[in-house]
Parts: sequence; C-alpha cells; structure tokens
Amino acid sequence: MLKKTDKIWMDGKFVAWDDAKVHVLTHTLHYGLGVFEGIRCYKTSKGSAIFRLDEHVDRLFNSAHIFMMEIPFTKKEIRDAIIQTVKTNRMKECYIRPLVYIGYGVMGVNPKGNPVNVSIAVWPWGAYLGDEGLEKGIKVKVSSFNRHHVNSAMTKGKVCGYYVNSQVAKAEALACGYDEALLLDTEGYVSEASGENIFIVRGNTLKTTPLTSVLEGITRDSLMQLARDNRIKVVEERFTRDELYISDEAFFTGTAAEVTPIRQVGGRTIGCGSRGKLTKKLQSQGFFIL
Ligand code: PPE
Repeated sequence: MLKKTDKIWMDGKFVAWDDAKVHVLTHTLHYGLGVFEGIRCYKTSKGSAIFRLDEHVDRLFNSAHIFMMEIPFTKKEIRDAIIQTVKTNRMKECYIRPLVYIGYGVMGVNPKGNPVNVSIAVWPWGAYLGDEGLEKGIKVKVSSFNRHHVNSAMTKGKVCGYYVNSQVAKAEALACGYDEALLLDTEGYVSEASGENIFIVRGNTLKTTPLTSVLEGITRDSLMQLARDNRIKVVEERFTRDELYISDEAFFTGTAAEVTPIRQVGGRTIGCGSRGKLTKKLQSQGFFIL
C-alpha cells in the first residue's frame, strides 16, 4: 500500500492527500493520454537533493510537446512546485510523481476543449525490485509481448497509456515466477524492461540499447557518464537476446529501480549468477547507494 503523505499539489494549490480527486469522466482516465515523471529525492550529507530535477522537468515538457498538450505552467513554476511539494510534506527522501493529464469537460478521442491539469505527489518508495534484488540481482523473463513499434509509440514521451504494454509484460513475468519482464522491439532486438533501461557488460565494454524503441532514461544517461568517468567504454548499440545470455554482467536502470543487477534471464545464469563487479562499482558511486 502507498504510504500517505500530507499534501498533493494540484494546479497550483496544495490539497490534502485524501481530497486529491478527479471526476470519473476525466479524459485521461478513458483514453490514456497523460504524461508523467518519476523523480527521486535523496538524503545526502549536505541535506536533501532532488536527482537531476531540471532534466526531469525538461522531459515532462518534451513529453507534453510531442502530444501537443500545453502545460499551463512554466518550467520554473513546475520546478518550484516540485521542490515545494517535497518541503511541504517534510520529506527528506522520497519518490516524486508529477502528472500532466487531460481533465474533465469533453468526451471523445479528440482531447481538444478539455483543460490540461497538473498534479505533483510525493511518497516514500524503497527498492522497486526489492532490497535483495539490488544486492543479489533479479530473475528476468524475455517477454512474449513486444515493445511498441516506433511508429505507434513515440518513446521520447513518458506517456500513461504506454504502460498498458508494460503491465501485461510484467504480469506475465510475475505469473511465470520471474521478477521483471524484458521486452524486445518489433524487429526482435532487446529494447527495455517494463520500467527500466538495460545495460550489459562484455569484457571492458558497457552496452545499452540505442534510443529508438526505449525511453530516454535519465538514470541511463547518468550511468553512461559514470562509466565513462571510470574509463569504461560505453556503446549504444542494438543487441540480441543471446548476447544478453552470454554477457558478463547485466543490469537495469531507472529512477524507481535505480541500478538493479540481473542474475538470470529465462533460466540462464548471467555471469557469476549474482551482482557483477562493475555493477557493484557503479552502484556504489553516484546516488545509487546500498
Ligand atoms: N524505461 C521505462 C519504460 C520506464 O518506465 C523508465 C522509468 C525507464 C526506462 C528509466 O527512466 P529513468 O527513470 O529516467 O531513468 N520508470 C519509472 C516508472 C516506474 C513505475 O513503476 O512507476 C520510474 O522509474 O520512475
């Protein structure tokens, strides 16, 4: 269950958690066009810090732009509102969920004529794929579902409706006894997990999928920078599932999942069958601390 916090920011005002409600004919509820972000605030030795806030706000606005949703606030207003929401709720560490959605007014596929609403909620969120997963790694199923074709989903946008695809893949993986689903793109190459990007290690090279059929992950970007700082070669290149099977190490990255090692894919052990050396090193740097 979600752990309630005090207030949720809705269109410029703070409302009590229990009163943060919308009408059942809210357009996004029916047709899935809404865009959102997932951001983490960490407790550091210098106080609380929101991880790459500007990049998350930029991505939120980019998502809205792609779908021609006009956010009735400036980037600065949203940025300030996010900080205020963390402060108002007296959170030292939390997950932050800004959502831009099409409101109540007109029904029918065409969203025009409806307001564009914005909400920002925060809550405490621990290890997304389990504490043990962060330390020992998780079991992954190559999904029977494909990631969206690039001409049906524009993955530079983080869109509510896209997560139906993630949900069916995740449900299938869990039903089969795995922890997470890995989806292939429509050409059969590895794309991403239900809520994470993927990296593999082969020799001294770290490889991740290019930004064609996947979300432009902010954690992915941080990981690539971190690896390069450690003089590790990083390539963005398509790869197949068998390359994952024979990789030395593999891990997922995401705001919620942080850096989660993969220890098994479809019954095949990956590398040492536990968290790899490089994965541990990268986990211990930056904010992804165990
Ligand atoms: N791919 C997908 C499909 C995805 O949902 C996420 C984040 C990523 C990659 C990684 O992006 P980034 O967070 O910028 O590194 N998934 C968010 C939602 C998770 C949820 O269950 O809700 C998240 O991690 O916040």
